[in-house]
Amino acid sequence: MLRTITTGESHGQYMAAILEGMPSGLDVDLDFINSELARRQQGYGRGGRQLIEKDRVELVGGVVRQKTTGAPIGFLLRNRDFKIREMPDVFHPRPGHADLAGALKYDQNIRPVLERASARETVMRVAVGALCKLFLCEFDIEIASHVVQIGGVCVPDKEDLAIDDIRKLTKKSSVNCISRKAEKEMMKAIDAARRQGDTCGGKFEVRVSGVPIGLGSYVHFERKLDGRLAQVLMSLQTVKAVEIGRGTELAGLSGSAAHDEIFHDKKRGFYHKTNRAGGLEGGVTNGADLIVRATMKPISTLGQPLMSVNMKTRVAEQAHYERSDICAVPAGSVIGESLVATVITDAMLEKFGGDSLGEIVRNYEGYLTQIYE
Ligand code: EPS
Repeated sequence: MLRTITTGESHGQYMAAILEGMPSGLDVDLDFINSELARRQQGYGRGGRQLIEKDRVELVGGVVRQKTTGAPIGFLLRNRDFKIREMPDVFHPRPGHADLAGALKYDQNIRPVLERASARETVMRVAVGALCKLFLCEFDIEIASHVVQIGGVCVPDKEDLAIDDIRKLTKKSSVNCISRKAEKEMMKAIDAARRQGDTCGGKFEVRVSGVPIGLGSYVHFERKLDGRLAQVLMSLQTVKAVEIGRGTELAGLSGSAAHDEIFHDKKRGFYHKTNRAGGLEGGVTNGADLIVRATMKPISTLGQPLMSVNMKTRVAEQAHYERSDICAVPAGSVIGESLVATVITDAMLEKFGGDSLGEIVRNYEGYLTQIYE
């Protein structure tokens, strides 16, 4: 239903995106979109680039008088750190980056590879995701995220964490964490990595409330919502694992401890008291909050680089180093919210689709009457 194309190099003049498939009649709050871009720039452990940029997008199509028109929506951002023409060619690939395979595959030096593989591209995905969040708000669907691990420091799992709790508890956190104690330890881990010319990864969790029963489908594999969420989260730079609900922990549980029993009352309709499934059963939402986690490996640009091979001379030498982040997990969690927002919006359009917001709201209300009466 929704299609997004992004373009732009990390140190190119512009970053841009086109979003196709958003219906007409949605109020576009540009300040909100830009505030989401600012959230993406934050987080302890970010590199010098975020001191240079003040990410803001302009809308270049598909929005008239602050309302979507149904036409493709264009987003444009100017990079302040625009210097790609002066940047040197690179020939010593970083282990863990797209450098080696990208240079061989596209038959070019590493510079254009690293410029496009860079996580700077996510700025456009957050702009698109912010618009999707505005769409979801019309249906009281809310999204929040928090960091549950950085390096060896973990926050204990809390199944019944509400969106408002996450927002309140992470509000003043430099690492988007709900625990002050863990936050301090996480910052120490980032400081230690920085001192050692190293980097650290971690894990973030995204939760979505207000999701109706029945988004996605079990009838065909491509329509399963868990698969669609996993694909988009895996596409985020550095992500190596995606979990839904209890995720990998389920491997060690018995069937009777792994699933969520079903209850019914007149006010709530069908519901579950536990949420080990993370709101998804059979690839379909079950009305509980969605819980998705993504694991980010440590960034592969290291102050103390690993050994590599010069692609021109074939002689062993240290990998390339260029300014980078020490830890991008707090930013990753903000990006994760946007990615999830895009998938849920797509699933909402698929189920309740229409050309205008008003038409979709009518379809949605008709469905709620069907399942709750
Ligand atoms: C990023 C901008 C980049 C990096 C980071 C993400 O800026 P620069 O390369 O100019 O320092 O900080 O990108 C990477 C981690 C990477 O591997 O390329 C951003 O805006 O998110």
